[in-house]
Amino acid sequence: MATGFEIHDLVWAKMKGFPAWPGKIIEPKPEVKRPANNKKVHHFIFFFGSENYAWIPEENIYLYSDHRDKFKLEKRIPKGFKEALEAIEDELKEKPFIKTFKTKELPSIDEELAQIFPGKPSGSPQKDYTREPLKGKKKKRTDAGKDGNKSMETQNTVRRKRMSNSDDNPKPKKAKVIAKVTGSPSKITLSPDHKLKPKIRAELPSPRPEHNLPMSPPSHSYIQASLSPGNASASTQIEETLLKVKPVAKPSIIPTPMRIGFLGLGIMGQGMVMNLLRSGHEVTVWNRTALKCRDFVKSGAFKGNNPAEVVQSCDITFSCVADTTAVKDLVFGNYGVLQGISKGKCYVEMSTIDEETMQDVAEAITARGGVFLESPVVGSRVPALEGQLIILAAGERKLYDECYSCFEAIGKKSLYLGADIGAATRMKLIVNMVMGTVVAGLAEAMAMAEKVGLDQEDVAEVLSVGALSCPTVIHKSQAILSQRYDPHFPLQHQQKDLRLALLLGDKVEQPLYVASAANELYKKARRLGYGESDISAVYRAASN
Ligand code: NA7
Repeated sequence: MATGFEIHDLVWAKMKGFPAWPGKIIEPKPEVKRPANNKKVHHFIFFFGSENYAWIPEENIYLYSDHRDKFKLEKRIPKGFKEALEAIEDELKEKPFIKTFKTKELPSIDEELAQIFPGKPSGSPQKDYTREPLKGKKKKRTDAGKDGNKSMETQNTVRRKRMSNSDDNPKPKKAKVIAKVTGSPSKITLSPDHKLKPKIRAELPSPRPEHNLPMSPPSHSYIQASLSPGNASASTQIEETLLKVKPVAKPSIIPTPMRIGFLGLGIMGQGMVMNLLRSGHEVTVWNRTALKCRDFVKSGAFKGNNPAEVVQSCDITFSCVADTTAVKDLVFGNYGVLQGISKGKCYVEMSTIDEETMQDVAEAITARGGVFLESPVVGSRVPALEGQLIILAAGERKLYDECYSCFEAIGKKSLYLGADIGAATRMKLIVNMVMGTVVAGLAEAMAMAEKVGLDQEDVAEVLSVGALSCPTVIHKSQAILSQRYDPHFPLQHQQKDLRLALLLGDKVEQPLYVASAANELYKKARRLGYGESDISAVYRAASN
């Protein structure tokens, strides 16, 4: 069928339910199935920003140069959209000539959403912890355009270079690296004197032939699942105070020569990966939102295209993602962890989830010949960045020992709690139950103080000098005073942990009056829209 589009054309491409998104027509990837509906002409689109790709019907594709400003969003701008625009603009500048032809009108995202959700007001605010402007909080521009504009083709020509331990290419045992946060509010880069790895953008080679992945129809596919351009939320939020975060001095760590994989670059994963790189480990990263990998690749990490590929190419793969659903998707999904597991491959699950799912994952991994360790961590953003987490582990002891240098890099203490999978999760839930109840109590106290005519600053000061003085009480009272709820530990994760703790209490008929009440307060805070804010935003529910 005749079509006006060609490979390399810069376009707006629209997926249902998302705004038109900056993209480029590229050669199809053989691993992504063509759509079943052959009647329509489809093009294979690379989405800027999210660095994903998908088949899109031609009727939903518009030449970028013809519609340059037309689909720019003024409101309800999804995360990653600005980076995608910068990337396409940069690429446009490099084009020798600009092709044009006029195409028809696209429905706006508002029109489309109005069809999907009739009755929902189009201007409804998004859940976004930044929606309450905070005094002195600067909005920073990301520099996504600098690197994010590289085409998939370009990226793919840069091949993975393994660091060997040969004399030609010695791996430093220790590097002086200062954590530095630049660009978008939570962008982590290592300082320019970071010389652990060659500064290349590296893509993993295709899976080794002996591990060809089954191409079964996806229940959840890591190619399909990451298609939504709206997932391009690389604008993570490490605020300026973290510019000051310096790694805590540790005795020199001798990094394991094993190849380390890391799945999940959320708040916790980012800090952990940074410390693994800093201590000289060879790390391959993957994140559902691919853009979050970029700064780590710049700092020497390799990038996997999907979880299975990371597991296949690494000896030990760690994972730290949001919750039970995320873990199930990640492990059992198409191109998921399980498809990369073969005899001897090691997998360490660091997410905080229910113990039954942890056991299911362990069973599935070991059934394929893999080795499993559960290893949730205690700590939030700053301890993760400083390498001061507490690592709780249960499962295969040999794997725990093999993780020694990694645990040294990311934590201040690690505890092996035995072979019984679930023990580490239970410990983590109990610790976080205490955390959740303490912060909920503090929130109620601060709310009441105001109502009885006390100065909240005075309350915070009294708490900080008395027996209740501890980092949590001090930092969370400051957050409440300043109304800065930038997420160090997202409130929705705290509520998840309380929910999981309550389920655990059910199983053993342990009454949990205090934790139940705290859970209700966190639920209310989520309903008020503070799920992605810091746990301290529970104050909003208490004072409301
Ligand atoms: P964040 O900062 O909320 O990050 C969550 C991470 O999980 C992030 O990398 C997400 O990818 C990823 N995620 C979420 N859902 C999925 C699915 N369905 N598939 C794959 N990946 C997913 O959490 P934290 O880092 O603070 O916490 C992580 C865990 O440690 C959690 O269990 C806590 O309780 C403790 P995205 O970037 O959104 O694409």
